[in-house]
Amino acid sequence: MAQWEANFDGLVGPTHHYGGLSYGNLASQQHAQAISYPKQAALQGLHKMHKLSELGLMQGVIAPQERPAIAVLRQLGFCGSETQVLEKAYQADPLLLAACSSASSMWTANAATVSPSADTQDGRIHFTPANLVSKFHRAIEPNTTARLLARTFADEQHFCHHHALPATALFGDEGAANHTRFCAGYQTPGVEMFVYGRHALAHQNLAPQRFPARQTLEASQAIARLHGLSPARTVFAAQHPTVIDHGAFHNDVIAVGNQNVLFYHEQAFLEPDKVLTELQHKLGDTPLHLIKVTAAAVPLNDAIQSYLFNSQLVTLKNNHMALIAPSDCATIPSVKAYLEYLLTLNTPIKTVHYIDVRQSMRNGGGPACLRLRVAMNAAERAATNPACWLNEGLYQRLNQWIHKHYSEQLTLNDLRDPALLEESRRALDELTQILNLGSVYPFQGATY
Ligand code: SUG
Repeated sequence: MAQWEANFDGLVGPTHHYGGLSYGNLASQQHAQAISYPKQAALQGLHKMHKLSELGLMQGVIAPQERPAIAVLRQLGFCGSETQVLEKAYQADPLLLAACSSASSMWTANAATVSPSADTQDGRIHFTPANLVSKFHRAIEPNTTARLLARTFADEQHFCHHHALPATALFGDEGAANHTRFCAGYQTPGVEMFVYGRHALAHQNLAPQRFPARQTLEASQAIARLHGLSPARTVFAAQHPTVIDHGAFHNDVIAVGNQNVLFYHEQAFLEPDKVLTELQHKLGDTPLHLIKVTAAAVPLNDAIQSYLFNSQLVTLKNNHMALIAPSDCATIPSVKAYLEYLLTLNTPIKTVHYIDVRQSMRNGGGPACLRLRVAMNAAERAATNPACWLNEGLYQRLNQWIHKHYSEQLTLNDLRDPALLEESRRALDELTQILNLGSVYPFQGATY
């Protein structure tokens, strides 16, 4: 049966800005309150999707969320007309309005954890939206995310949707950003690796000292249970606390895997030997291809600044693998030199494509953050909402849609402008028709 791995990218929303909202995410902190360019950001994201589909990969689109989130602001006690709600929130604290206006749902690697049908007990693809409790601006995403996923993958015969985990620190869940699947082919049973930053219930807690660990072991274990994964094909691995303290707030900032390849920094895992031995053991006859990058070749700070490991690692039609790397990788000398060297090694990675997603990068979101991977067979592909697949027609349509509705630039001060809210809603209303999603937003009558 034909098999693929599709990428579903989040369209960057019209309120894209730099709120400085993510403590522990260095780029977000560094660019706090810089001027943002929403139109450019959305076009950069769309061009990445187009590039991937030109490379022959299946590419899907996930709509942004309604922002500013008036329903959330009302829940926080801001009342009156919508104009008054925006103004009162801004006066109370501009950062609160920024948090309720974040376009952070663009980073769909954090939207959910997805287990392909080959791995699950009931033979369906399982989805659990991430609760994202560690950051308020992200914790308001899961309800709409769940609706968007349910409209994209609606057929219950093929797709199973779970509720997000309880929204509390013990079950802090950041979705697929800490989840990697290894396999021989996409449709053969794989080994799913869950990387966690904190074992919340453990007394001996080796947690980072400086920055928060967002993903807990307890959350990862709950997802493995919900998805009906076999313990014999599941691995739980602790992220090294040092890398979190250096700014790798998710595992996908320091490691990336695809099929039987793991491309990783030597400091990524707390107990690398144990993890990699277990991975190989559980993969059985499929040899794991490890591409370890040493700190001598690429210092941790360069790895995190360049987002080298937030490249997408994809298999092309000719079965060669390619890295879809952020353009910053070509400007940081150690990383540039490493990538040149990598291509001289006899690994499955044969090409590197540099992609400019700088507007997203300035908030700590590289190419891999912007996509949710869904490995699927032909029947599952056919059961997916057809309007969500990127083809030339949809690409042109979304290009026009962005040009029509998006501002050239934005500052925090602009977020209180009711005209921005109205234009964003007009844009989303049109988008729900383009993507055939029905009513998914609070302003369309969906419950928050
Ligand atoms: O959750 N940045 C996001 C970036 C998410 C990256 N995702 C992955 N690595 N998979 C975050 O920290 C910044 C928003 C702001 O500061 O305005 C932000 O939310």
